[in-house]
Amino acid sequence: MVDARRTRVQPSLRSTVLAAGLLASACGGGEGGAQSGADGAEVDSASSALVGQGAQALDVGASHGCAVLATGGLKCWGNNGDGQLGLGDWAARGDNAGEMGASLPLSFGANITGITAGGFHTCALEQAPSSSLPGLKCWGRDDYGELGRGDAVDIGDHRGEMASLEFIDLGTDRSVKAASAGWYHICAVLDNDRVKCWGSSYWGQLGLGDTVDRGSGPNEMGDNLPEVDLGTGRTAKAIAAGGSHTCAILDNDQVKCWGDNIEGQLGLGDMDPRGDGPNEMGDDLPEVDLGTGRTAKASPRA
Ligand SMILES: [Ca+2]
Ligand SMILES: [Ca+2]
Ligand SMILES: [Ca+2]
Repeated sequence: MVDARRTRVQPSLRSTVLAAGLLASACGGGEGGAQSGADGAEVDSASSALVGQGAQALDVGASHGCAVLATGGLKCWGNNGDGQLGLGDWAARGDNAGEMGASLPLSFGANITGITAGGFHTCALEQAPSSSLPGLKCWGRDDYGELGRGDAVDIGDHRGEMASLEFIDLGTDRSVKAASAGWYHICAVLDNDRVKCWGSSYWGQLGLGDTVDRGSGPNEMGDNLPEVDLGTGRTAKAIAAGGSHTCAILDNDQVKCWGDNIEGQLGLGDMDPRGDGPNEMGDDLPEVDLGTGRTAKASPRA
C-alpha cells in the first residue's frame, strides 16, 4: 500500500462534470433540463436527486461526491468500496439505473452544514441541536488514521456504524470552522483559527515535521494532536488539501503550502517536500509568491 500513496491518480474529469451539473441544477432552478457537458446523461440522472431540495454545499473526492441539501441532509453517490457513501454497505450508487433520486438514501438526515470528500473517505460538519458548536464526523477508508478515531477501522460500510459515529476529538472545547480532505489525510481550521491535520504524513502533508501518521493509534488525537505551526502569530482563514499536500490562507492573506512537492505543487520554486522534516514549518516555511502586492481571498464559508 505504500506504493499506492505514491500513485498520483487525478480526480476524474467525470466527477468534475458531475459536480458542475449539480451546481447548475441547484443554482439555476431548472426543471431537470439537459445539462450541457460531455457526460450529460449522468449529470441528468444525478441532478434529479436534488430537484426540489437544492444543494447548499458540495464536494467530490477521488470517485465519489456528496451534496448537502437545503434540509441539512446529506446525499452521496459514486464509489463506495470503503463505505465512503456512509450507507452501511459497499454498493456504488449512480452506476446503475434507479439508484439516484428518491432511491438514493440519505447519508445523514439533518444538521449537516459542510462537506469534504477525500480520496476514499468523507467528512461532514454537523451542527448537533444539543451543541452550540459544530463538530466533524468522518467515514470511509481508514488506512492511515484519516478518520481520526485512533484505530484503522473503516466506517460506513456496515449497518449501524453511521448512527453511532462520534465527533472527531480535536482538543478540549475545540470545534471546527472548516475542513478539507486529501487522498489519505485531512486538515481542519478550528474555532481558534489554528490548524490540525491527521491521517497519512508520508509526504509531510500533516505539517508536523515528521512522517508519522496521526489518528491511527491511541493518544494521537485530541489535545495530543499538535497544531500546525504556520509562523509566529499566524493563524488560518481557509484550508485546502490536495492529493498529498495542503495549503492554507493565513490571517495576513498570504498562502503557505506543505507536503508533497514532487511536481512543484507547493509553489516554492523547488521540488522538496515540506513538513516531513524538522525546521521546515513555521517561520521556516516560505509564503507562496503570488506577485508583488498580491494576496489571496478566502472564499465565503457555507
Ligand atoms: Ca450500483
Ligand atoms: Ca466497518
Ligand atoms: Ca522536507
